Amino acid sequence: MPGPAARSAQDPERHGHELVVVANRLPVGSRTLPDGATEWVTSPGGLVTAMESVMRTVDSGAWVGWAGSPGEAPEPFEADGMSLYPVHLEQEDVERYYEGFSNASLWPLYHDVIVDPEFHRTWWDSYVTANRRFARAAASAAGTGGTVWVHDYQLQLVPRMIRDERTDVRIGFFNHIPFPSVELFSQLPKRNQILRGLLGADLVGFQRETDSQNFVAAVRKLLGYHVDGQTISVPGLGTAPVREVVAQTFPISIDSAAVSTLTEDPDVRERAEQLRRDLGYPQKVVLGVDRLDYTKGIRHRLKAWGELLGDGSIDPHDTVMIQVATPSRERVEAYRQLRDEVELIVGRINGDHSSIGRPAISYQHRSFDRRDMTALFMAADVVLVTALRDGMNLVAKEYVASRPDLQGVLVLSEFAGAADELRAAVMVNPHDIDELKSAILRSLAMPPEEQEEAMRSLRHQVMENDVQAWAHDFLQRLEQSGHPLGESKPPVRLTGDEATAPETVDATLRDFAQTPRILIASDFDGVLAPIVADRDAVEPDPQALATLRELSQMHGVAVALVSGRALGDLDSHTQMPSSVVLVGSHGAEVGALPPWMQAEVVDSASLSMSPEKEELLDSITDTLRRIARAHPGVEVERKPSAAVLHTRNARGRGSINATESALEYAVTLPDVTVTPGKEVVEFSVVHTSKGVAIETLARASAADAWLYLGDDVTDESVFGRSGEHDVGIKVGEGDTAAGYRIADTDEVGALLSRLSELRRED
Ligand code: GDG
Repeated sequence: MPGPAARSAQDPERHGHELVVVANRLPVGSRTLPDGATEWVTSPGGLVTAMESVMRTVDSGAWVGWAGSPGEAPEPFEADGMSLYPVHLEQEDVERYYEGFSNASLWPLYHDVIVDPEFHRTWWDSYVTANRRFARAAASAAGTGGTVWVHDYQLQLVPRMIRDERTDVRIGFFNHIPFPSVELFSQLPKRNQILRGLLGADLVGFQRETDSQNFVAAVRKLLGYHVDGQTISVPGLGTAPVREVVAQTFPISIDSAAVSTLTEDPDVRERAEQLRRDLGYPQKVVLGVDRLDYTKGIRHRLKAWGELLGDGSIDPHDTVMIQVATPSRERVEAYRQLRDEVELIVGRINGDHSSIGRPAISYQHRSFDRRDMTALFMAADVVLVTALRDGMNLVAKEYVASRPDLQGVLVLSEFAGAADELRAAVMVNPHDIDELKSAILRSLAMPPEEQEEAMRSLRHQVMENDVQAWAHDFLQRLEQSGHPLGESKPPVRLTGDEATAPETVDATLRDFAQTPRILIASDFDGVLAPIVADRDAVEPDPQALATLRELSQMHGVAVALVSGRALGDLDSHTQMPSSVVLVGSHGAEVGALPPWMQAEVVDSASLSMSPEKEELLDSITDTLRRIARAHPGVEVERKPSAAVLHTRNARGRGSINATESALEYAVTLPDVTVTPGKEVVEFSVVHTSKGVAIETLARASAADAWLYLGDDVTDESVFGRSGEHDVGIKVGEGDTAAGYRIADTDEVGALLSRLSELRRED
């Protein structure tokens, strides 16, 4: 079994970190001092700003990331109470993984192709290799049962890579940038690998509702996985169980209180004052703060500004614009071009409108420290956020947090994630230059009372929903991901293969036997009958079947056999009397009920076939038959509401190849539940499970508790639903949500006999 035990026989308990953050960059970067020594300095950027404050709240936190310079990585070190694990990237990795696939393929594609994405296969190869390096570092840093939180588009393969090494950790992924519509996402070469990579996480978080919806739609359309609301069922390969992954929206925020408090600092106030003084006390200061990135709409903003100056709507003697354009990704061609264009426009505007010593636009192509940044926000009467597409945009929130005086106007693009929350901003479509111009003029003319009203509402949003709350919500949801609501991934209660102590099982059976009304149910293959190569030659244990018949005659006892087999098939192999209920096709077919059971409960729960579903099933069966013909020994079974590929008798790699072909085909079928089991893949056109069937039968028989015996992944849907008095018994090895385990089919007969004996005694 993979997981902690497989990692090191000597060290089954890992004393690693409780929370490991994985991001492309470490929260610090190295700087070489004039004397040759290096020092670590905090690096700017949205993610760093956000996570810094979160890390302070955990006991043992680690951060895995790149230190910022290519070549040999520094040894792990401590900073600000957390352990930093630098990942090494060679110059070629930086060019291909980071500047290439991350920033010249994914970034433009995810931002609605504002510039054309470029794709190169060597970039992809490097993206895979680099992601593996981050994943390895994270997998070895996390303590047993720890939490790993992976950030952003550069590391989308990491969740699955960690999952492959560590089954014991919870994995969350947060996408800081937008997730594009399925039409755009479909252009991405290797799109399915990206989706599978992300689905290694338990929880995938996005900034906006539309991002979550786009992701879920892509998974549904491109992988064909079953989706229920925001929960995605990810089929496991081979005998791996189905996993449930939740996609949810968590709008990121800032350390609002810290920013707001900084405005009270006399030194920061003085800097704000100084700024206005340096600008010659203009009547109005308009500010833009962005990484120099084409997504931020800097050109659109400058165009609008230039036109306002040109047509005389704004007098450069009264009103000054400051544009901070923090250097970014300067080795990527599109960014070099952008810088040239922006500087050309700024140069032209200044040439046309500046007076000597007083620029129309004060253009700052550099970074400012946090205090200067706050001073800028305090000095600004209007802040322009005109992104063409932006995951969230923290600048918008920082401006609001910097204005406890309730003055200032935020102009906000509807294409920034922040627009969903900051409704009281002056909203703009930055593509509409006329609209942008009038929004700027309106903001400049806004009376103080109106500013106050809007700012009060904005501050309410930003101060209440800070980055601490964001991280807390995300981690709390991640914590619950083992116990999602509804049709969910069952929790693992037993691992390995050790059978439960016989006396424990006996005591449990005794309690159960004393329960007034009980339902006893069992899977067929692998429980009542050993698994055999020829499905038709199956030989159930006669003693076990006889005991079940006997039990079904007892007062207050309902008995059911539940199987993936078709109902008719199950009937012919078991020859049960009418007092035993038969459930076939994983719950999709329920046989006749004894008269005392409430048939209407079952009727209302059953999912029926429609002519469209019949047609779909015909075409699935045809395709599976084609796959079977290509792999000798593989068979296809047609059930009333499902088609099943059986690979048990395939030769050589036939089983794996046929399964892979079937799962590849599955991606084209959005409304089909695909359930891989032990050398079978079932394509069901109705959505039910053994768990739903048992729950329904328990209600129909008014049972106070149920006992269920099962061996397969499909039985986990039953075990996962056990209530306090229910008894789930796993037959054989493997992780399970059942509370008890017996070694094999040989023990089933004895267990049922004991139960029958105890019930008779009662
Ligand atoms: C990505 C998403 C999402 C900028 N220049 C300086 C400086 N900054 C700070 C800002 C702000 C941060 O950098 C930029 O954050 P944004 O949100 O505006 O944008 P991205 O860098 O593109 O971030 C974005 C974010 O991730 C978080 O999820 O909101 O949508 O694209 O905090 O103030 N800080 C300092 N000096 C500068 O010169 N000190």
